[in-house]
Amino acid sequence: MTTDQLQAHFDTKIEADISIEAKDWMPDAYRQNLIRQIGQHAHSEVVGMLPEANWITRAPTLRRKAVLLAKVQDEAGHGLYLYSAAETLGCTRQDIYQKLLDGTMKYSSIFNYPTLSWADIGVIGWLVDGAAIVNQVALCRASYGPYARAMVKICKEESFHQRQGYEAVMALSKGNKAQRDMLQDAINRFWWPTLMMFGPNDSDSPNSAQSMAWKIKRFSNDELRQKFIDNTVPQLEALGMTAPDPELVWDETTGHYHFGEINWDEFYQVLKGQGICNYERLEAKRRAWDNGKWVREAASVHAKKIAARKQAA
Ligand code: FAQ
Repeated sequence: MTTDQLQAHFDTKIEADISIEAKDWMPDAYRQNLIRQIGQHAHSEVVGMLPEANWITRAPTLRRKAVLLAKVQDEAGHGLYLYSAAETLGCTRQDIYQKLLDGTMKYSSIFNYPTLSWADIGVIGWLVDGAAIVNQVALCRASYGPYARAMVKICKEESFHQRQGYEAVMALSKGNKAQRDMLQDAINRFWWPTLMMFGPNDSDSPNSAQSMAWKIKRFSNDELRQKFIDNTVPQLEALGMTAPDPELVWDETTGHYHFGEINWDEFYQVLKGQGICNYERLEAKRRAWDNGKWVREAASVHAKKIAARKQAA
C-alpha cells in the first residue's frame, strides 16, 4: 500500500473506533504523541510514589501502614504497565527513563508538592487519585489498544485508592479539632494543584485538538476538570470541609459548579522545574538509578549466561 492508502486506512479505523494496535501502520506524529503522553504518564506514576512513601514509616496505625504500602506498590505497577505500553511504540524504557532523569520529559505537576502531614496522604488518595480516575476512565477508550487496555487495569486500582483516601479523610473529619484542622490544611494546599493536574485551559493546550482528533483524548482538559469538581464538591460538603475558593458555587443555569481562576503562573513555574519539590523528586530518582546500577549489571550478565547456555544446548 502507498503511504496515502495506509493513512486512509488508519483514518477509517479511527473514525470507526477500531483500536490501533502495535503492529498496525500509524502516522509518525501519532506514534510520537503517544510516546510523549504515555511516557509522561508512566513517569508520573513512579515519581508519584515518592510523596506518599514519605509517610510509610509514620502511618498512624499498622492497618494504615499496610494499606499505604500496598498503594505505593500499585503505583509502581502502573508505571510498569505504562512503560510496557510505551515500548510497544518502538521506544526503549531506558531511553524515556533517561529523559525523565535529564529533565527533558515531564511528569505530573502535582508530585512537586510536599506531604507535610498525615492528612496529606488521605487527601492525595481522595483528590489526586480521584482526579487521576476522572482523566483515566476516559483514556480506557483511547484509540491506541495497548494504552487503553493498561488503563482498564489501572482504573480498577485507582478506584480502590480513591476510596481508601476518602475513608482516611472521613476518619479525620470525625476526629478532634486538631485532626479536622490538619485535614482542612491539607485540602487547602492540595485543592488548586489537583485542579492543575488536568492541564492548561483548552484554549492554551497545544496538544488537545490533535489528540482529540486521533481519539487519544476523548474529553478536553476543561471538560474533565469540570467533571472532577462536580463529583468532588458534594464529597467535600459531606466531610464538613471547605475548598480554598471563594468563587466555588453551584450554578443552576449551567448545572455545574462555578469555580475561580487557577493560578497558571504557579502551574508553569512548576512545569519549568521551579516547584517546591522538583529538585528533590528528580534527585531521589537519580540516586535510585545510580544505586541500582549493580542490579542492572548483574541481571544483564545473568541474562547473557542463560542465553549462552540455551545456544550451547
Ligand atoms: N503536569 O497540550 P496539553 C496519577 C504539559 S497519574 C505536568 O494540554 P496533553 C496516579 C503537557 O504534558 C497523573 N505537565 O497536554 C497517581 C504538555 O507538555 P509537552 C498523571 C503537564 O498531553 C496518583 C503541556 O503541558 N496522569 O496521578 C500537566 O494534551 C497518586 C501542554 O499541555 C496522566 O499523565 C501537568 N498537570 O494533556 C500516582 C494522564 N498538564 O508534552 C501516584 C495521561 C499538562 O507538550 C499517587 N495524560 N502538562 O511538553 C493526559 O491525560 C494528558 O497528557 C494531560 C495533558 C491531560 C495531563
